[in-house]
Amino acid sequence: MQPISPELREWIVAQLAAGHSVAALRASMHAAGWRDDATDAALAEVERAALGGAPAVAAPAEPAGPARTEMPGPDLEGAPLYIDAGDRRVQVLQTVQHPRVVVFGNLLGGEECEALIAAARARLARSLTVETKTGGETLNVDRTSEGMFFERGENETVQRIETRIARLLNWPLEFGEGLQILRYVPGAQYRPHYDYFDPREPGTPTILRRGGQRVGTLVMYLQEPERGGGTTFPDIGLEVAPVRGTGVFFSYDRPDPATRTLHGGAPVLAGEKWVATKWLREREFR
Ligand code: PD2
Ligand code: ZN
Repeated sequence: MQPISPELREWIVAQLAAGHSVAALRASMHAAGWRDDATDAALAEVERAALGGAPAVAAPAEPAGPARTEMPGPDLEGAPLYIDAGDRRVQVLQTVQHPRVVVFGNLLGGEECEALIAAARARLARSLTVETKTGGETLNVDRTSEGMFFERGENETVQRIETRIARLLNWPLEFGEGLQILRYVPGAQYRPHYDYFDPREPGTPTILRRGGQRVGTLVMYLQEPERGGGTTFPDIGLEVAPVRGTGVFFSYDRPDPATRTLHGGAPVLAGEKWVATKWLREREFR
């Protein structure tokens, strides 16, 4: 079992205090090479300490650094309505310039959505959202979405989708993390957050060793709920409907709120929502 260092403990506490979900933390730790059982043990230890009233310690601020020039994204030169993604003609449904947001239609087939859900279902681990009340000492633990990660290229469906994404977004397949699958039941949500790793957090340098920063996100809808569950971008007043087979891409050229990429998953009101998320790194993710 990997030991939990004081720095990691502080990082987890600070992330939770900032309102990040445990699902997001698990994803970050998984991305940094933590085994899921070790992650769960670390989170449980921090939760125990938090319930005992341990204070959250924020790390000193560090600059986000210059904006990147080379970024993932579809070629929208000439304002195409469709993009040839190799094995599929993907629709361009909606675009935003700043932040760069593109909503795609016909990104996944119904059978592909079903295949991902079927393969993921048995492997879902419960993920928690932890909320701190301002000034309060207790953590309110809400069970919300459940999630798992596929290895890159783990099965034929995953491989085919990853190849398509690499072509669509003009970003090497090897720069992508494994697909994350999340299931939301009624009441579940993903509170607004940034997908990049906060440079001010002590755990970030470790995470960045594996492929650098995240620079783009593609959220793909595998199953639509009956009501609720849109992907929201509070800074720009955008909400993307979670329609099966469609997806929303957005990119961030620096790990900074100035990118206006704050986003969240609105509460599911009825039915079940399933998504697959592909995060893109600066470099090869191993
Ligand atoms: O499921 C969503 O709509 C959602 C919202 C915000 C997913 C993510 N973030 C993510 O996977 O990062
Ligand atoms: Zn996100």
